[in-house]
Amino acid sequence: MTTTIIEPFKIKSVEPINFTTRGYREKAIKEAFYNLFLLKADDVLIDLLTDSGTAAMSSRQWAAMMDGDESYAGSRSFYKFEKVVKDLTGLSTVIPTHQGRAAEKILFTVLGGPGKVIPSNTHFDTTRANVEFSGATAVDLPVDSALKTDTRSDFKGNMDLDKLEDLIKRTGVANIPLCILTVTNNSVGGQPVSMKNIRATRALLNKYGIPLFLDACRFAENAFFIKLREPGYEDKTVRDIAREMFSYADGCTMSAKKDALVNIGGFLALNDEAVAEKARSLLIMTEGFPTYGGLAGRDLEAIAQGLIEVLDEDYLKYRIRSVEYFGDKLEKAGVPVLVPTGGHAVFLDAKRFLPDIPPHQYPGQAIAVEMYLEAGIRSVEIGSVMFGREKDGKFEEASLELVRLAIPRRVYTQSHIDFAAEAIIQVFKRRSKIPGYRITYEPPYLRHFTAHFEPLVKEAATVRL
Ligand code: P70
Repeated sequence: MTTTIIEPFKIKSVEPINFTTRGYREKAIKEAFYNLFLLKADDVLIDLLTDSGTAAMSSRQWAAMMDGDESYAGSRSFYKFEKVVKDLTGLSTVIPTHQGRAAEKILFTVLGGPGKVIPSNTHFDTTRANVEFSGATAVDLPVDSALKTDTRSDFKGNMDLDKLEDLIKRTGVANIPLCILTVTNNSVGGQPVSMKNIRATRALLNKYGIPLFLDACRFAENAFFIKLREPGYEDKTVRDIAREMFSYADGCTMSAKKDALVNIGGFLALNDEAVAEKARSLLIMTEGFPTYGGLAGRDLEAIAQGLIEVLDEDYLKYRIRSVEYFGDKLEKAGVPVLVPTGGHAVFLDAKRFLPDIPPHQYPGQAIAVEMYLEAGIRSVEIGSVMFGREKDGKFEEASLELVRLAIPRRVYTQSHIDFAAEAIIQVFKRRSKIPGYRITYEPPYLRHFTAHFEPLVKEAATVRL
C-alpha cells in the first residue's frame, strides 16, 4: 500500500518566480527599511509572508467567475454565495465584505466602543486594531499551554475558561458585548480549538447571556484537526464538524482570503437582526450594497466554490500534512519551531533561535531579514514588532516572539519547501552573527505593515539592557 500523501490536483497554469543574488537582496532589503512588507514581491523567491489571498484558485473557481453576475442589486452570484454560507454556518444573515477586517470594522463599530471589553482566545492583528479603534479593550485569554512553544498538545488554540469567567465577573456582563473564538488561533501558532472548548465556551457564555462569534477564516483547517485529534469525531465528515462548530456561534467574521481559497473577499454572518440592520447601514456607507458588499459578482462566485472545495478531505489531508512536513524537517535539524505544527504555517521560536537578542531588539524581525538575505524567502514576524508596544515610555513585549512561514494554499510544491527548509537551516547555523534591530519609524496603528528598521551593531545587540 502506498503511504505518500500527494497534492490532490495537477497544475494547469504556472507563474515564474524570480531568482536574485545575495548582493541584490542586500540592497533591496536596505531600501525596504528592513521591513519585508515593503519589498517588491518580484524580489522575493518563495513568498511565505501570508496564506491570506495567496491561494491558487481551481479551474472550477475560474469557470464560476466567468458566470459571475455583475448586477448592482440582487445579483444571482450573491444568492449562490449566500446559500453556501448559510448551509455551512446556519446563520441567518450574511453580509459580504471586501475582506475580513471590513467585517470586523463593521461589527465593532456596532458592538464595540469605549468601556467595552472583548475577550478572545487570541485576537489577531486587525481584529485587535479594530476593537481598540472603536475604543473598546481587546483581552486575550489563551490556555497556558499556548505559550509553551516546545510542548506538544492537541488543542493549544483553546480559550482558558477559568480566565474567561473571571473576566466576566470582574468586568460585568453589560460591558462584554461579545466573545470571539479565533479558529485556528493564528497568533499562538495556527493551533486548533477543540469542539469541547467551543461547546464549553458557549455554555459559559449562555450563563451570562453573552453572544459568541467565531473569527472563522481557517475554520476548515480547524475542523480537520478536530477530526484527526478529538475522540468521537474520527468518523464524522469535516463538513459536519464545521457545521457543528458554527452551530455554537451567534455570528462570525470571515476573511475568505484563507479557507475560502480566494484572493479577495470576506463576510459577516449573524443571527441578531437588530445588529444586522445596523451593520448593513454601515456596509452601504463604506463597502457597497448588501448584495455585493465591496466585491464583484465574480468574487462571490469564487468564494462560493472555494467554500465547497476547502471541505474536500483529500485537500485538507494534503494541506495539513504538507505544512507539518515543513515543520518536521526544521525540527529534525534542531531549529527551534513551535510544536505541534499549526494548520497554515510553521512558526520559528525566535527567543530560542536567538537567545541573546532581547525582545526590544526584535529577534523575530532579525531572523526574517536573514532568511530573505539567505535565499529570498519572505516570512513575517509575529512578536513584539506586531504586538509589542511603548506604553508610558516603557516597552511592553509580546507574549511570544515568533517568525511565521505561512504556506499559501495549493501554490508551492514539496521541492519549494525542501529548498526553504535548507535555507533556514543555513541561517540557524550562523545564528550567532545575526544582529538585533531598532525601529526608526512607526505609524500609530498596525505598525508592522509600514515600520522602518535599522540593524544594530552586533556587539551592542548582545548587551542585555
Ligand atoms: C494573516 C492575515 C488576517 C486575519 C486573520 C484572522 C485570524 C482576521 C484577519 C483579517 C494578515 C496578515 C498578517 C501578516 C502578513 C500579511 C497578512 N490575517 N482574523 O496572514 O482578515 O486580511 O481579510 O482583512 O488571520 O494571518 P483580512
